[in-house]
Formats: sequence, structure tokens, C-alpha cells
Amino acid sequence: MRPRAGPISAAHPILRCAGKSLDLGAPQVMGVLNVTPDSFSDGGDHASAAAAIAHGVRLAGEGAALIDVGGESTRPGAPPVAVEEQLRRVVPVIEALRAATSAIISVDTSEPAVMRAAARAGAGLINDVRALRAPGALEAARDSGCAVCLMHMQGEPRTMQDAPTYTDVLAEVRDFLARRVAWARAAGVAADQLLVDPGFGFGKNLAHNLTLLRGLAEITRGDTPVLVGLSRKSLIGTLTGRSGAERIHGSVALAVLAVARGARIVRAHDVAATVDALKVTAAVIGGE
Ligand code: PT1
Repeated sequence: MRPRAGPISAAHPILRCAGKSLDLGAPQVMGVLNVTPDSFSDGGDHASAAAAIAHGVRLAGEGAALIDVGGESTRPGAPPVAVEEQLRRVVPVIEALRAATSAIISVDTSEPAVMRAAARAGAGLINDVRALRAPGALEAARDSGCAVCLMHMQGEPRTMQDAPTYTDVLAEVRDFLARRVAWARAAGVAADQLLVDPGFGFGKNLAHNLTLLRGLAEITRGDTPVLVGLSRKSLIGTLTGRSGAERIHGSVALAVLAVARGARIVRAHDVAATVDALKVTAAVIGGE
């Protein structure tokens, strides 16, 4: 085969994640691993670290290419968690998963100190719902060698659902993400280390979320691969009347619709179901 000349085609991106690479030619699943008191008995102690590690190993076995480890909930209304507490929760889990699985470990944080410690512990991706807006976050992310996911959010988790307002949600989210990518690139983050995410549920009402998903191709058309998180979110509760794990079918449907519109990575709680759904989706889309 003739070696490919020039840059890798946007149609077949490879994401560079510290020492590892992730092929985004087929859609990939990022498994959700919350290490917070509301997710495992009481976050941070030895028992909950062990439970989190076991769950992460299970997600990898179900086919998650990435495991997103988070020590601070960013769901609507959630309060911030101190840096020291985030470190105490996520670092041991990242170290253990790094040793126990071949999945790429992602760290869900906006704190530069957590980014640096996570990278030292073996993380390959920094998933920042605040798109590196915290002072020092850009430098921490750039120096880490990790890939970075830049997400759109209006407001802050504690209050973001109070009264989200847009003139044109799709254009505003698309332009915000383009500006953050240009800014990160100018600071020295490589193009093949960036992802963008429209941030479903982050300062968006049902109509905003549906408009964004309907028009997602407007965002996936750009040069930066798109990650989406829709799993078990309240829009599914609003549409189906279901709560928590009962939202699996709605979540899988939205994952398929997002990938059909060009999303490359889907963040999901229900990894086995999402992996199967995306395999069949990719078989159809890949032949188009
Ligand atoms: C996401 C995401 C995330 N979501 C990325 N990281 C959460 N990159 C955490 C609700 O409406 O979409 N992308 N990290 C979880 N956040 C939410 C937000 C959970 C809204 C629930 C809701 O129910």
C-alpha cells in the first residue's frame, strides 16, 4: 500500500492521547465512571475506590475505548468539589485502571492540579466541561500530552438550568467551540489532540437540546472530532417519563442519532448496549 501523504484526512481521524492513539474511523464509546458519594457508597474511601475500579474494568470489558473518571458531579444543581477531594477520589482509580485495562483513561475535571496529577497517574484525555477556562488549565492540559475535550456550557452546573437563553443555540455553540479550538491551537495544543462537545444539558432546555441534536451535522462538519454526552440525561426523562437506569433505551436511541449526524465518541453509562448499537449503526453509515 502506498503511504498516505500529507495530513490525516478528517474523514478518518486518529486522536493522540499521551502514549496511546484512538482510531475514530469507527464510532467509539466512552464509559462513565463517577467517583462521587452519590454514585458509589461514599466517594474517596477505600471501599468506594475498589467499587469504582471494578466498575471501570467492567466498562472496558464491555467495549468502552475510553473510561471517563470524574470526582466532581457536573449534573444540574451539583455543587463544586474541592481540588484535594477530587485528587483523593480520582488518582487511585486512574492508577489502578491504567494497570488493569488497555482502555484510554479520561479525567473529567476543570482543575489544573487534577489534570496534572491525572496525567502523571496515566490518563490520556482531559475532559473539561469548562473548556479550559480555569486559570492555568490551558497550560496544564497542553503540558500533559493528553488529548483534550472542549465542551460548551452556559453558566455553571449549580445554576445553569435556571433560565438558559440563546438567540441561535446551534450557531452560538458552534462558534464558541471554534473559538476555543483556535485558542487552544494557538497555545500549542496539536490539532490531533482536540475534541469538541456541544454539552447537552449544560445550560440548555429541552428545545435547545433537540435543536442542537437535529443540527449536529453543523458541528461535526468542522475539522475537530465531536464527542457527545446524552446518556440518561433529563431530556430523556422529560420525553419518556423514566428515571435513572430506565433511560437506557432513550439513551441508546440518541447515541445512534448523534453518530448518524457525525459524532465520533459517545459518552455512556450503558456501555454494552451502546457498543452494540453503534456497531450496527457504523455498518450502515460506513457503507454510505
Ligand atoms: C458531557 C458530560 C460530561 N456530561 C462531556 N463530559 C456530564 N464531555 C459529565 C441532565 O440534564 O455531556 N460531555 N461530563 C454529566 N452532566 C449532566 C448534565 C448530567 C445534564 C445530567 C444532565 O440530566
